[in-house]
Amino acid sequence: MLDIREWKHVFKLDPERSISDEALERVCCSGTHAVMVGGSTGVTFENTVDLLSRIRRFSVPCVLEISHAEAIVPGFDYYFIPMVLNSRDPQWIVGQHREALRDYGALIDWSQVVPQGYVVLNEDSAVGRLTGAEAPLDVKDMLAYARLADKLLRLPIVYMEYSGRFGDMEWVRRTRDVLQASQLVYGGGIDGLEKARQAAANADTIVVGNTIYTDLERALETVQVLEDV
Ligand code: 1GP
Repeated sequence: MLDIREWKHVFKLDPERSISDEALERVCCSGTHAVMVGGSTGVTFENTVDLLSRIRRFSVPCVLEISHAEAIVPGFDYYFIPMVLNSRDPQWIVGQHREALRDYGALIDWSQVVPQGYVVLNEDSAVGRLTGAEAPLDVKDMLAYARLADKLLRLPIVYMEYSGRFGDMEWVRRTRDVLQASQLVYGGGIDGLEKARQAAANADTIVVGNTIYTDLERALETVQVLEDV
């Protein structure tokens, strides 16, 4: 398996949304570096187990991005833990994490756990509304979050989350330029190869989500960024 730091392209599947066996096979066998399972609403233990067992028919690495402690399912390769740095509510930064660690802290295999410094840039997205995120006011604000994650908290990942909207590539480029150790993950509004190329030129890793459900062919063509070296 490629090291996470070498992942350039990831598909994100939402356990709440349905996907046919054929579409799932095409996603998992597309050549993407990993499949991430996650969503902001409607994620349950049952629908997460169900999706994991279907993905496990294929050899692609599979990550759970945890949004609710009750939907933590064993059997994934990695567990990505978002800390929403620009949430107004500390519950989304450390609160739920503390709750989960009270119950499960002694049982965790930390070699599988990857914390992510999330910065939500689309306040109107499901994740923006759920977490009460306050989008960065300007690029300086974004760069401050980036340094906070990279230098103060030493988080391995900074995730620029535009969910549902294509972001400002100048902001993404400038963010990557200030990061020294953290990997920059970009997600939001990648609806085909052209936007995938733009995002891949400015971030370390790109995440394609919604387009899988709205236009599978266009989603699959985004994997071609891996051929552009
Ligand atoms: C969502 O960042 C991902 O968490 C991907 O965003 O659904 O807009 O592709 P889209």
